[in-house]
Amino acid sequence: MMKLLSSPLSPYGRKVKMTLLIKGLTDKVEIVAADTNPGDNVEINSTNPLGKIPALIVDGKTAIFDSHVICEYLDSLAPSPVLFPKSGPERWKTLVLGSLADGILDAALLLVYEKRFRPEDKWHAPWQQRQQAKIGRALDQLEKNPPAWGQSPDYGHLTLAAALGYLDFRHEGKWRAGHPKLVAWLDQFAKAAPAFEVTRPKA
Ligand SMILES: N[C@@H](CCC(=O)N[C@@H](CS)C(=O)NCC(=O)O)C(=O)O
Repeated sequence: MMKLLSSPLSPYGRKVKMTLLIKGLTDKVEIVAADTNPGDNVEINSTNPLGKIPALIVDGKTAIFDSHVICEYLDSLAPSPVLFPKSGPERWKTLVLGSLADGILDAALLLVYEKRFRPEDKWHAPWQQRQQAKIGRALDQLEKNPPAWGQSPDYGHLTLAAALGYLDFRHEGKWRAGHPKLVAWLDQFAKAAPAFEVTRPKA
């Protein structure tokens, strides 16, 4: 049995949980709730020296991280649906969409961490605006041409869904104003991938 260290609220963990559901692998993985907030969680830090979740322990000792690598590993364990095209332009398209969506997540998480880990008098507005601008530019680019899928969504699409879900969860869904095509896109994704609703974080 593999072991996934994650948190019910982690958007990166949500990517992995969606992958498990979509690939029909849930019975192969035990999900263990892990809290990164204290910073000295021995189980997390000895699994991933970066102290980050999600981390997947595959054989009692070998750790796989980060969320991209875990999802690609899981994709290799079951034949369909294919979440990572094996080669060619389709592969790079999927990976770049995944990177863009991960970048939205990284900026959104840094905004949360600014307030969680720094005292209020150390919050730095220009730095916060810089992160917000990354999110804004990425969303505006995606709004122009929301990424279509063929038979079913792939890793890029599920990562974007996790990012938009996180903006809903932690940033009051402000992204929705001004991005009607992306809002419709997320609704379509939720229909195509029931795993999205199943993994929705509950505060
Ligand atoms: N690039 C990583 C990011 C993972 C990440 O930042 N996870 C957060 C929780 S949502 C975390 O572990 N934060 C603790 C820390 O940065 O110290 C991934 O895709 O897995």
